[in-house]
Amino acid sequence: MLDQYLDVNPEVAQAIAEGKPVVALESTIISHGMPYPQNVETALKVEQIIRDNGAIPATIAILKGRLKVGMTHEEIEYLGKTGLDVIKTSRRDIPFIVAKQADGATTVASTMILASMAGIKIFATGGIGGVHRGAQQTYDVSADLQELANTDVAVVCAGAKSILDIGLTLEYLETHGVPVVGYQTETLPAFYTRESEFGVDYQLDTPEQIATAMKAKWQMGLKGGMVVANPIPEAFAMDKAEIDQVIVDALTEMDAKGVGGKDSTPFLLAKVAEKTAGNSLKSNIQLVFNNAKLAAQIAKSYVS
Ligand code: PSU
Ligand code: MN
Repeated sequence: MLDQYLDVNPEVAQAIAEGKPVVALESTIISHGMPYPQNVETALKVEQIIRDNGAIPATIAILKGRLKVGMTHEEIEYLGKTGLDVIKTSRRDIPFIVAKQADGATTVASTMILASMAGIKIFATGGIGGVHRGAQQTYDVSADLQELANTDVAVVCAGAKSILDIGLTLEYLETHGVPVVGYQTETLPAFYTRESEFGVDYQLDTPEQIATAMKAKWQMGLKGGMVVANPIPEAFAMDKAEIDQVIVDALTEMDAKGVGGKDSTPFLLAKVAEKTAGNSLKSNIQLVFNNAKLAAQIAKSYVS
């Protein structure tokens, strides 16, 4: 039934069938999260890092209406070059992109869905969506959080960006039973910085401990994902005061321009990159590399 829609790349399909470690990767970060050509360079390097750490990468997107789990380098190049013209595709969009035979870049939510269809349990990215600042009025809560509540995939990220309301994001995750694990840290990392003022639920210090918790959760039939928050490497962390100010300015500009809905996250990411003269992009790239490495290590432990 699923085959009617789903194309699992042969290398990925074989790895899954043989119980080898596989790491899923999203594509909205390529099309909407970074500019070309850094987006393509980063996506290809991330795949290489996953291979270097003993796992098989599966970058996920929708191409001409086919659900792709595992993309070719040419497909990644195409997606990165087409950039914002590819439709940002979250859970609600999937059937329409498929029906139109269109291209869709998958967010954290929809990447989790496609990964789960293919049987992949672990996924690496930069940052997850969350509860936006001002959500008390706008109701802007990313569908990523609801997916984490329902779909059995662990997501390795660098915590939550302070374009979000980190406290409310954690409250939402708690309500929906989503564990937030800090990798070698007791505070939730804030993407560009290694720390925030918020604690994680559990600090775990090895990939093995994380894999053991994932197995326990799913073997007991506790549905839903897990957030594995991995702090940005010290050398690439940004100054907190500087990045906080940039984010406040970006939010002010977003309000003035009336940007909202699914455009708000891409708008804020681009503004932050612009206002830091590309410094935030450098940090963003490095933290994704760091997450890819940890995800591969967890994936290896998970299948052993
Ligand atoms: N945060 C980032 N980089 C990203 C995204 C979020 O630091 O590229 C992307 C991810 O694909 C995430 C999506 O799933 O934005 C969330 O969008 P929204 O807030 O509209 O749900
Ligand atoms: Mn939103």
